[in-house]
Amino acid sequence: MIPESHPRYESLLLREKIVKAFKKGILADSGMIAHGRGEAFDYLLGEKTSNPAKSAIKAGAAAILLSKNPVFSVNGNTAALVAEEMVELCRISGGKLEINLFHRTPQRVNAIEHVLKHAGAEKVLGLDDEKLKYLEGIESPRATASASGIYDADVILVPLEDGDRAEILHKTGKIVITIDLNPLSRTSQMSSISIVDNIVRVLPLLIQEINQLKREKKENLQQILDNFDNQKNLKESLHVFKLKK
Ligand code: PTJ
Repeated sequence: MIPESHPRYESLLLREKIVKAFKKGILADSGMIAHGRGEAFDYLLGEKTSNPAKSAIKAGAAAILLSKNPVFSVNGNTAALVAEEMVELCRISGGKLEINLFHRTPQRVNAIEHVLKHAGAEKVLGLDDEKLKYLEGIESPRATASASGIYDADVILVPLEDGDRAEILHKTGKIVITIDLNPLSRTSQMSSISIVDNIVRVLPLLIQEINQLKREKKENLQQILDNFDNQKNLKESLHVFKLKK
């Protein structure tokens, strides 16, 4: 039981969620290490959504609204931290949820499917009983792609990746949106829109932004997207990190 008065209360709650998810077989063991790395970056970020992250969220929302087939990729950490929000994101955007794992086992796929269904998902792609395709150029199990999901997507959200896939997806002409607290990661550098912020803060803001932009004309959404420069935004994100006392 974490006392609410603890100065690191919010952060410890997330840690507790992560540990529970590991014990339930949802999270890969290295998912805990990935979370710790994220915590360190978040600490330096002041645990707040920066202005560059807000701009990236807006561009991401515009891309999702303009998309014909938006797909949201779910791994262990995403399922552990924001399952309900991922389901809500699908509901408001007409997008699809697809399980895609680096450390893929049938047990973990089942455990994550269960979490998503419990959170309200009607359909989950990327399961083992589906005849999955494989993306060329990716050696890891992350190459799996559902024919109507990641394989066909024009816009794909890939939170907390380890970089092997974002580059390939981007090269195939898809708009790749990532959420990664590390602006220097290969994923952040290779994606079309990199949101440098904690996934637990991003999802509610992305949902809010989509709801706000829903009634905008296509030309206005396209303008938001065209005006977004990912490399410039990543540089601005780097400036936000507090490296002095
Ligand atoms: O569930 P699986 O099998 O697909 O495995 C997923 C992990 C996360 C283990 C795998 O993708 C991995 O090893 O990722 P990396 O290389 O550790 O990269 C994860 C990135 O996410 C790092 O740059 C972290 O800083 C970042 N990160 C960690 N927690 C968060 C985060 N970014 C946003 N929000 C977080 N809460």
